[in-house]
Amino acid sequence: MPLERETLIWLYRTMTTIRHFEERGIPEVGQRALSGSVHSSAGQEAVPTGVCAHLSDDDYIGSTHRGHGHCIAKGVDPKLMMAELFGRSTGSNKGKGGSMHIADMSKGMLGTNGVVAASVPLAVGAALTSKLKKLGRVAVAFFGDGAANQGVLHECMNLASVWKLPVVFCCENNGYAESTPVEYGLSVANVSDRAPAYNMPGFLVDGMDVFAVYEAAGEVVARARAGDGPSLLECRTYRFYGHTVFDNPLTYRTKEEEEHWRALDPLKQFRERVVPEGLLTAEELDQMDQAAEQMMEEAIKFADESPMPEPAEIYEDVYVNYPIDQMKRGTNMAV
Ligand SMILES: Cc1ncc(C[n+]2csc(CCOP(=O)(O)OP(=O)(O)O)c2C)c(N)n1
Ligand SMILES: [Mg+2]
Repeated sequence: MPLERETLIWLYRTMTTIRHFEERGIPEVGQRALSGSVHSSAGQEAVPTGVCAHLSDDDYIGSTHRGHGHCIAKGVDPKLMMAELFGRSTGSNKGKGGSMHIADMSKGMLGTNGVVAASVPLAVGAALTSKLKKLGRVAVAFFGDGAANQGVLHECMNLASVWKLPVVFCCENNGYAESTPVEYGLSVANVSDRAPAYNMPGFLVDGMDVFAVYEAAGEVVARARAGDGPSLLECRTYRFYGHTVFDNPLTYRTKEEEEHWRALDPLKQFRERVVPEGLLTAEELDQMDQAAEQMMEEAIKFADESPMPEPAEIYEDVYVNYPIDQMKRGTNMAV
């Protein structure tokens, strides 16, 4: 079925916002010499976009270390994300989390996560909450091809299937875990081949084509929402840049391979399809690109002008409600 004009606009606006956040924002973080790694998801925009198009603020997602795209697609404000990356108190998490700890519960964004596969059980837990409380919400667990080989993922897939939880396991297979090619560590040809072992449907889609992701995600999200249980959706994609900002030069992959995937750029493919078909005009797409560019300039300015957190804020938002005076004096915290 042809997509509504509003949906097409949302898909492109989301993808170009992610692309601009990664390409404009990440170098700025480096220039400010903030410590910690930052991972660009440029090239992978079609996956979070095509999936989150089917989710509302009430639904949940669990993300990864490469999670800016997930946040943006789930509705987190890029301005607050930029301030978070800059370590400012106006950031989505008061500047105390950084790139790998962006969470926004008002958007059902359970958090980017520096521990590979660790947000999968969070998403499964959220799906369990939804089922027990009859909330009708769906959870999506995003994870990479490297994470696909972590034990916790298998426990989660098993339990989610046994309990028929409303969760989608979405593998972003970008071909590498750091510098390790996927074929080196995967016992099967495709991550989605493992789905039958957990008695759930598995789908393998072109993760550079937002229409393909959108269609498959529509099916698995609807299945979860209807109470029919989990699915495994594998999206084949590629990161245009290194594993982190420090991963350069990329000695483990060839220029030819990079060019092959660059030609499949999801934004370019979208444009090449919708303009000739008369669904959107080139000018409309250009305007969305410019708006995203402008948004990033404003986000960088906002972040730059925001204060760093006060040292005393380190005692806020912690789990243990221990008397702050005693903590400040360095009192023994044995409980
Ligand atoms: C439990 C754990 N093991 C190892 C690491 C180090 N590490 C960070 S990212 C990464 C590779 C993850 O690859 P993949 O899941 O394919 O995600 P991608 O980086 O390709 O998006 C590794 C091994 C970690 N952060 N956590
Ligand atoms: Mg990977």
